[in-house]
Amino acid sequence: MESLTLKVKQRVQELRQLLQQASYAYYVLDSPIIEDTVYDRLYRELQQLETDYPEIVTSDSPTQRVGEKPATQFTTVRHNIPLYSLENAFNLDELQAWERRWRRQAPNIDAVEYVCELKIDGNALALTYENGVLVRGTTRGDGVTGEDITQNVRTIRSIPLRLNVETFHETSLPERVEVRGETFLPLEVFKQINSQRLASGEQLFANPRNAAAGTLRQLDSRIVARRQLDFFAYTLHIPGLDDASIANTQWEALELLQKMGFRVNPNKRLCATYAEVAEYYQHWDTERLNLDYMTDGVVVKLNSFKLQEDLGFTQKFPRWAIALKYAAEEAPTRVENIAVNVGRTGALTPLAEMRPVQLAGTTVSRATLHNSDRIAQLDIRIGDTVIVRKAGEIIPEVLRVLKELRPDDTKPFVMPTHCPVCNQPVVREMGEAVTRCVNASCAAILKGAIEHWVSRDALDIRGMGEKLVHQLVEKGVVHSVADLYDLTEDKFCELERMGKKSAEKLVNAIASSKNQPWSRVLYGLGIRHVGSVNAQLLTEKFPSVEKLAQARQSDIEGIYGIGAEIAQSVYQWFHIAANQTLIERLQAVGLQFVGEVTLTSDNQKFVGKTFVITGTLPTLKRDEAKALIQKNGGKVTESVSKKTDYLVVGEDAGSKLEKAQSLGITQLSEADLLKLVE
Ligand code: 1X8
Repeated sequence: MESLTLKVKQRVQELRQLLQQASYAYYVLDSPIIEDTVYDRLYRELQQLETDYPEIVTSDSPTQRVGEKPATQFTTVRHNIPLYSLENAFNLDELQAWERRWRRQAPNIDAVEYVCELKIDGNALALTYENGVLVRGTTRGDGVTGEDITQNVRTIRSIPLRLNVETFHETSLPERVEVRGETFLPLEVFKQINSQRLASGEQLFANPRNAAAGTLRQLDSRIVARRQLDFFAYTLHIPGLDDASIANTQWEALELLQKMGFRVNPNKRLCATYAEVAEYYQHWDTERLNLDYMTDGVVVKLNSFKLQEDLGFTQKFPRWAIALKYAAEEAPTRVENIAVNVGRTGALTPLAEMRPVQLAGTTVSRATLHNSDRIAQLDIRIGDTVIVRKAGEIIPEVLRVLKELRPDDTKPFVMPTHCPVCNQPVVREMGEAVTRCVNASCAAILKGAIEHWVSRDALDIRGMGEKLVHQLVEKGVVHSVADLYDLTEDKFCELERMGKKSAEKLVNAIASSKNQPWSRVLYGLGIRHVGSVNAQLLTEKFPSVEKLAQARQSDIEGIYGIGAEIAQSVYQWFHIAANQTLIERLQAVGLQFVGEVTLTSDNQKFVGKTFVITGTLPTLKRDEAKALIQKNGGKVTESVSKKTDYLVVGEDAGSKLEKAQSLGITQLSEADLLKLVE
């Protein structure tokens, strides 16, 4: 071992300080100050010095975040100050009741300030710092005792291992500081973890909170280090905090926490009136769906620490704070039946039919179960009580079965061997999770194919609703999309609830669909993996149906943006005799299969560019703006990151705008966007 010189000591300190500042800028402020490669070089230099002089390693060195060999188990520790839970309110009436209650207890208080913060749906952590250094991180546990998970907590990049000591210039650094906050998994990371688990046949995490909890309890902190947990701080406990005038209010405490090096949720608001609190709650009810982490409500706190102290705690809760929750998005219910739906591709999808429950403001009575593997994995049976979830606009899904509530007479689900619609045998290919009906004239497939053909982005035949399509198929009037073009007013008039006027309109709508451009027709054919964007890419390269039908698979695959799977699917489709016949018939009735190529090389302006849209745009709907960007070769994602090139900003933009500003991302108004694609 070499001897430790002063120079080495100084360099090590310098490196630690630099790395700490860089990672604060990156993880907390979201505004990097050095390049990744520079960071790596400095990091490795420090690592080397610490290898050469092991006695210099300290627990707060930036190199100590990587995780250690597995712990055998966690030790239980008693919290210095208990972690209370919050009283819940579920609407503004209940918030008002809380207001009346605390005012009765503090009758001389007139105007107050409230601090509103988002309630993060994660896992509470208590962090202890001694002389500025992180010495312990514990889970909430039951509020009185928790588990010591310090090794895992160290891997969370937005938790400082050492506090920014400069914060305490005027006073002196308190010997002991306790910080509470919520650790969580960003939604993007959660989705990645679950799709990996799905691919490798592991049990899925029910939600980001469970995934984060599972991660925190990992005995091997090297795994935790890879999971990218994040942390928002919201409570600061320093003995004598207000005596020393370090902070007199929650708002000041939040500012101090940020200066000390913590990530504090930026969507906080200091409210002077009850009405402002109500507005904050309503605003975030919808805006929270645009965040990249889960929130289940807002936390309202009285700002003054003096008032907080006067009001104190009940047996369970602080009297000076309340959690104002949003409508539940998960609820238990009973599975009454498992039906099987046959889609446009012939895929048999099991559907849980459940006793209706209210979820996130809507009634849910059906949820997809995906396929038989998923059913086996969940071990769901008819009669089981299950937890269902509906998140935003996402289709409701069954998260898990409450096995402890399983009655004796449940029935396991068996995938049918014959199509429930046409009664022909179904197939499940080797290595595929999906069971399919392969009868090309199955009514379910036919209905799906026609609904797709007439849909907005395809041939756009207005007035052809689901019910009408069903009648046409059930009555045997239509056996393929080509038959639509033989329909007459008289034929329509024979159907239920069909007037002469509507029949005339329909015949006209069908006739004018013959002029739709080739890209829409191709999309309408419903070839697997050919969505509207791929259809445009394909028709740009192959401007007529003949050219595409004669293309070799390698020619198709040569198109930028078209992969092998897509190319194979297209190639195979055009080599099936029935499909060739369909094309011939469609040509015979007058479809064009050419024209209006919308993608040319000079309106591929956005190739390689990534966009995020936030807020309400003045004229375009979000879907329309998205389509416009995609049509020009751009990509639209949900959350802002370093990879985002442009943020399209509308009215009432929320946290995405803040984040984009901190990352220096170019902002566009709707007008700017339209000008660019003009
Ligand atoms: C729990 C939570 C609090 C806050 C945010 N998310 C939570 N899950 C906050 O105050 N910003 S406070 C809290 C508690 O006191 N139990």
